Amino acid sequence: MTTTATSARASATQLAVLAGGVGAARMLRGVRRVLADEHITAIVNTADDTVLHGLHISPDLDTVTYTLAGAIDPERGWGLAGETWTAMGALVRYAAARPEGSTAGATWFNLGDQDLATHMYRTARLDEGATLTEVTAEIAAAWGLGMRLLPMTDDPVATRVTLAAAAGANAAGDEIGFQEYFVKHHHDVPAASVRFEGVEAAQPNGVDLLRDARAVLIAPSNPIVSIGPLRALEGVDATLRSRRESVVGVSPIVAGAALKGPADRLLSELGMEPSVVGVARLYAPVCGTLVIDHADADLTDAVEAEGVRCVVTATVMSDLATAGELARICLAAAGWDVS
Ligand code: FO1
Repeated sequence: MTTTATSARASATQLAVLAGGVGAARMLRGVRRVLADEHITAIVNTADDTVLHGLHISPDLDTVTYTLAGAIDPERGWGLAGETWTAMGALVRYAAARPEGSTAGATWFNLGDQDLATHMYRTARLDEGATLTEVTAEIAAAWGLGMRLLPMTDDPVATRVTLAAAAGANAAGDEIGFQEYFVKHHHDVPAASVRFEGVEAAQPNGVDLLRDARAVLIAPSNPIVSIGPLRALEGVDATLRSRRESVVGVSPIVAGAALKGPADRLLSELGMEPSVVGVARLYAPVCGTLVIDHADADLTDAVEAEGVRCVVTATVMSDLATAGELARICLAAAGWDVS
């Protein structure tokens, strides 16, 4: 038997989930209720990654890891529950002494004391020459996860946002990093465009799995800045297109609004419709089915007019049982009956 045949056979029991942060993490908790961890691989966006204080921070990977470990702060949806902020507090002392033009000691991005340990470990291992895939597996193991978490690439890819209006020290037309847009400006400044720096040269992870897995789910993550970078990696969209009947997306937009983050505003600022129909239009090339919430049931025909099957169910994962049922419905829509 060839290696490819072996990997295709192993992958036939595999589910691949394209994942951003909070929405994907909640969905993965549901998926885990219907499939064993060893059958699940989450391929996670890393274009939100940033370097601050010399530390490599991977917000989406950490949100998924902490959520699956049951350690996430449930109110914020990022960082650890019961966190302390001593190091951040101590940094404030240096703000007045910081010379003009220096970004040292930034306090606009909140790093809890325990969370810092994750970034310190990741950075030290990357400095030793480990890949982000290897370090992610080590961090996942340290948190006791059985599920495989795969960064979308081991190469640097960075979401860059061009502002349509002035905000703080930035002028309209300035291009800034994603975390500056999201956290420093609280994602309430209009965006003129978004690009993924480095994506053309980056080597994607998990394309074989996307080809051979029994089903692929697109988690309810931001279609532009979370799923967008994954789809922009070489070969990902083409692979999904080639098997779109067993690719199922979940809309992160419910009743015209994002449950968390700026997905609705970004869609309209970038000329797309901030609704399940807009999501269907974006995902139709790669998805056979789009799952939408009951709140949008009246848009079923409009979704199907975009060329995707539409499944209506509860998609707001306020508890584990709802997340599990959503996962079961998504798998069934992909032809994988787990009931
Ligand atoms: N989000 C915030 O809104 N404010 C923060 O200060 C912040 C810090 C932070 C630290 C570590 C981490 O892993 C995530 C953090 N996030 C913070 C969340 C994160 O930046 C965004 O939710 C994602 O990048 C969007 O998916």
